[in-house]
Amino acid sequence: MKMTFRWYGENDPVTLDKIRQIPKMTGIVSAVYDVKAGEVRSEESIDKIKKQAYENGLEFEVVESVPVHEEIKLGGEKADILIDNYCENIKRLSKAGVKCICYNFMPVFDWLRSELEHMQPDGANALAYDDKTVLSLNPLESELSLPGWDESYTKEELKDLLLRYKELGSERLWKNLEKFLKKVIPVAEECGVNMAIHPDDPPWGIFGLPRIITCEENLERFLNIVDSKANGLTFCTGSLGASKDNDLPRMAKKFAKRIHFAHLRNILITSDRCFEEVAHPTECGSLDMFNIVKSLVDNGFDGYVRPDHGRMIWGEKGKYGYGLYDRALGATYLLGLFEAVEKNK
Ligand code: DNO
Repeated sequence: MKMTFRWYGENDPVTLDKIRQIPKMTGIVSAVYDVKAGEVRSEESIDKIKKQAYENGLEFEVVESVPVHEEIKLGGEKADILIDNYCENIKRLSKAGVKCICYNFMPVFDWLRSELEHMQPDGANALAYDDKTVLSLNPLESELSLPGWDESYTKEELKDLLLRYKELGSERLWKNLEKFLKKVIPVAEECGVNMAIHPDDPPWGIFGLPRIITCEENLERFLNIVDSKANGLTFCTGSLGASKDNDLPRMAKKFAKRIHFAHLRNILITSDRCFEEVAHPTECGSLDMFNIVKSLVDNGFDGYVRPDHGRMIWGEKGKYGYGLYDRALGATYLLGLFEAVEKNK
């Protein structure tokens, strides 16, 4: 297991010299941020991240993300060219030493929350999700903005995309995912890169858009499309865990060898389809972090781990979910869990 930390590049208020001081931190999880989805990243821009990381005693082996262009997910006319570009990105990243690429297949929006600064009893603030609020939002009018969202669309483009996805439905989204995997996974295999799909967050449809990477059955279906180690998962506990139907220790056990990247964070489910993000330890939320880690370790998980969204504490201001302090506390807590589980094996 290697503990890593997400870094949003030079504009990230959390700097590399701070990240390197978190005990046992091996590397950063980052990406080239100034290119659009679908474009090929220049070798210089990839090498620059690697250099910055190495100068700070950190590795750069995990990319999050190489976003999948909407036309690939929609099976549009340009899908073939865009998939070729995607393969080229894999080749270039592997040349720079990247071993794992995290991506998702969520239509239009990445992760979604309805509240960005939910006050908690101890004065921390955190991200929260309430389905009723989300159902009342019009995505064309909403002011919400989260790291990870592509905000380059005009209102008209967004309207058009939402309509096309509604017509597409989930079975055709699966078909388009299959086409993508059948071209991309052989390239990843050849390059020694593990692809790790991120589950849909939250794991149910929003704004009438289909979402398919949501539960045990669908993860299994996904893995069987191309039965190769290179076709793997990002096991994001906060995403999958928002649905009470997902038994995370059981899923960790079943999929451990195909999990290349684990986002380990806790959430507190307050009612059906309603949750808030909390500190990482088991006692702070609804997820059994100890048993999740134990299941991973006992069943042969040997991938990258990162703490995930943190609360804003100690007066910190920054990217929602991606401040320094609470994620650093999360990292050390997770390292403690891993050490305990591994020594007791
Ligand atoms: C949220 C992140 C996601 C993730 C992408 C991967 O905090 O985990 O935005 O990076 O879904 O493509």
